[in-house]
Amino acid sequence: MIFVTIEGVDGAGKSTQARRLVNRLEKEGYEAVLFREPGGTPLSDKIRSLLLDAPDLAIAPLPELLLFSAARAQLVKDRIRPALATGKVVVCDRFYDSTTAYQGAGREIADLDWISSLNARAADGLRPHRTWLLALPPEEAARRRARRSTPLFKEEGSVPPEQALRTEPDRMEQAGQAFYDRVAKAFDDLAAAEPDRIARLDGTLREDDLADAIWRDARRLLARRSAG
Ligand code: T5A
Repeated sequence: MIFVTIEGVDGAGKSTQARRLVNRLEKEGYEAVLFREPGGTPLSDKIRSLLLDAPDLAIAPLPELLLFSAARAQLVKDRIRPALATGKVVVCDRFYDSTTAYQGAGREIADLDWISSLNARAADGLRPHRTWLLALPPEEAARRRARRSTPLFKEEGSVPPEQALRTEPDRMEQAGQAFYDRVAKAFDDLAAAEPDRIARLDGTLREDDLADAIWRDARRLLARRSAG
């Protein structure tokens, strides 16, 4: 069926919109499944814990990138490919654009061609049919991160309760404002480079308005797929 992703900096509203899109798809009679990256398989969840929940664990930029990619490769193989093969709509909260933005630009692993090849390999050649980038001014993103207490994410039982209730900044969130500025710019650059795939949306819009915009676009995409 179709594979769509939602991207943006931490706190941009991705989980909120991913959940709303899946609810809407189900209401309209589609079978939809939601994943978040990193996570979604036992291995990917363990990698998520290593990457995010151990602020004192030293992980250099290259192994960080490889770990995110390993988590993704397992998720694509075990969950995303099989879901697509049975006709489901797959919604993913983050995918490989996050690796390009966070590790490529944020961590300054500047070899974008190599990252692009690795992304394609880890994703088993799968390219999202549509990616919605929720763009947010840095100060608003920081405000939302600070306000967040309980992530709203719910996904097929693979989120351990201790993660669902996490309130402290994770390892990535300790990286500082300059890091987030590079990440936000990289997302904008990706959207400019791939306008056929990545739709940049104003993340400061009201939740309902964003959900409507995403749904209108998703509905068009679904109609096009079923027509041809
Ligand atoms: N990462 C991930 C990499 O470095 N490389 C990679 O390859 C990958 C895949 C994942 C971390 O890993 C990094 C990126 C991340 O640092 P995570 O815990 O999954 O960490 O965190 P995030 O994906 O960043 O999710 P967050 O929960 O932080 O942010 P969301 O999902 O963007 O935002 P959401 O929906 O939880 O909303 C945040 C707050 O804003 C409010 C919500 O109610 C909530 O309080 N909100 C709005 N407020 C006003 N207007 C709106 N439109 C709103 N929408 C939501």
